[in-house]
Amino acid sequence: MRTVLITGASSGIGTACAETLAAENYRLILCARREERLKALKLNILSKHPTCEIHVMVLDVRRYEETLSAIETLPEAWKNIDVLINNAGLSQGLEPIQDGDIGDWDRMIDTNVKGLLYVTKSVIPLLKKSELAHIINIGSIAGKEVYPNGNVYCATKHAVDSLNKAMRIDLLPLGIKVTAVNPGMVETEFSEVRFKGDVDKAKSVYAGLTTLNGYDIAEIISFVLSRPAHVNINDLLVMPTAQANGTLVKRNN
Ligand code: NDP
Ligand code: 8X3
Repeated sequence: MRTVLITGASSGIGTACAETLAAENYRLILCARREERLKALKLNILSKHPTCEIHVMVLDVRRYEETLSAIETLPEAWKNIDVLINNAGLSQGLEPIQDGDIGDWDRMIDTNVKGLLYVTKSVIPLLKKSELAHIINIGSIAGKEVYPNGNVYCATKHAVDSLNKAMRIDLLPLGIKVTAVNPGMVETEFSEVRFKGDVDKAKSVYAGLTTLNGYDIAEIISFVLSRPAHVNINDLLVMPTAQANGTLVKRNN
């Protein structure tokens, strides 16, 4: 039975990964800042998969010491991590760079880049002991292209793209697989967070579109993890059919 640590499990893609992998007998370490969400997710999964083993870990990935300590002090039974899904991330604001908010920039860089690094560095000593070790980095179409006003968010996802490649090189001697899954538009709480709770503005992003949902991404991750030991999928770009690239979409209305 493989153990997976999922960051950003309290919402969207992370929640879908937890539910999908629970159905496939993974043991789950669910991480995020919102403890109540994680506890509710645990209960929900247990109602469907009563034997699933789940450990909830409240974590702000921006805090290195706390992240390291939370992972180092995991109960012994949870120290055999096979898979890390670096999913926690966010966008804040959508303004031209000259109007950008420094606080927004800091939150994105601290979470999407530094947080991903902090979690990865903390988990690698545990992954090193697994014969099936695998890191999945959730990048984005925003890590492959830059779109108007996406500036700093796109930069953070380009950094994830680079780090994904760098990890594959550096971790080669340790036999740890590294995969980037780069989605296009997935309807989650992502846009609500980007627009700081403006639900109408968030909904307008997806109006008239059949977007991806979290389960579309989770199923792909499940497939990536199901490949034999000698096969690694390095990098995947996954778009809704109605989205051609970072900016071009086909709406129904
Ligand atoms: P959601 O907003 O639904 O989920 C984001 C998750 O990240 C939440 O569980 C949140 O948990 C967690 N998170 C944010 N900040 C922190 C932090 N400091 N410490 C720990 N956890 C944190 O968005 P998505 O599910 O869409 O996003 C997941 C990933 O997918 C992100 O990396 C995003 O950039 C990426 N992505 C999303 C796309 C989309 O269109 N939705 C497309 C391409 C990539 P909590 O607030 O409880 O801490
Ligand atoms: C999140 C999706 O469309 O903002 O990475 O690039 S988008």
